[in-house]
Amino acid sequence: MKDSIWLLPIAGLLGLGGCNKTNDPEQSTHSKWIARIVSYTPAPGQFVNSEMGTWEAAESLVGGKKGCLSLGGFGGVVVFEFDHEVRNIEGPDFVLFGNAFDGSSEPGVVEVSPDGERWYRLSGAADEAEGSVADYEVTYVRPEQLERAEEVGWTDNRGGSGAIEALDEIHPQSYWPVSAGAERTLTFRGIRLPDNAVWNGAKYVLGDLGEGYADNWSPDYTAVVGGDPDTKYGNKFDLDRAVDETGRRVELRTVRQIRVYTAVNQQVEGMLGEVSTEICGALSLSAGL
Ligand SMILES: [Ca+2]
Ligand SMILES: [Ca+2]
Repeated sequence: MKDSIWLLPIAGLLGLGGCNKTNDPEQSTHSKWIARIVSYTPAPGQFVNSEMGTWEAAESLVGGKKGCLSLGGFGGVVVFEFDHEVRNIEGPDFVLFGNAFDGSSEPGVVEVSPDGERWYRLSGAADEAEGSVADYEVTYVRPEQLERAEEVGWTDNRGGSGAIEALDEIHPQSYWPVSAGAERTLTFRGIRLPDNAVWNGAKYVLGDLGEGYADNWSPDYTAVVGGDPDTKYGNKFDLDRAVDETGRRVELRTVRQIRVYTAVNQQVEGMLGEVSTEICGALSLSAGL
């Protein structure tokens, strides 16, 4: 199949937003912050159903850097959009904020869509590193009760199994997402990135996986882009990194929606628990264009 090419005029014809704005930055009424949460589907995790793991927490990402949302263990995902299409400008096109710091990265894979239906991954530095698994799938099994914390077992499509462990002293609520209701199992798919938590002799260090991931202390994390100081302390993303499911480059001129999922499946010993990506806002670099 040929690489897809999405052109601006086509997006306009499809009514994908930005149709009635002018080209004058002074006239722009667009916000650089997230405008709407499309969906939030967390995987089980210690913060799920707590202050960082509810629909209200997801909605706190709208309009600025005001809150944080935990996606739970591997595969947990959020989808959001701005009030305009994000354009592929020179260099980075949008910024995702997490709560990473040096030694505390919880990498999430980022995907983008021109229409909310076709999705393309933004490739990252570790996508093909040793320990990465393409076409990875995890199925979590609902615990017996949902009144309090209890470990959530999982199996994967590589013959592996494990559990999101219950840290009931610090996170006593159920880790099974309320949004999953009475579902017996929950399945998530994506790229599994290499385990990033390493014992250094004194403590676990959650190392970064290089550029191209959310909630990840990458080399570009402290850079300021577009002259906007709000972009500091966030991961920068370039639509030029879009690839299809076969890994082939796709040319994207604009995107309508962005989604992020936890891409590490690692239970860290002790109180750190499972590696779970946090999203604490996002910023479009083409709001004023
Ligand atoms: Ca770009
Ligand atoms: Ca984090």
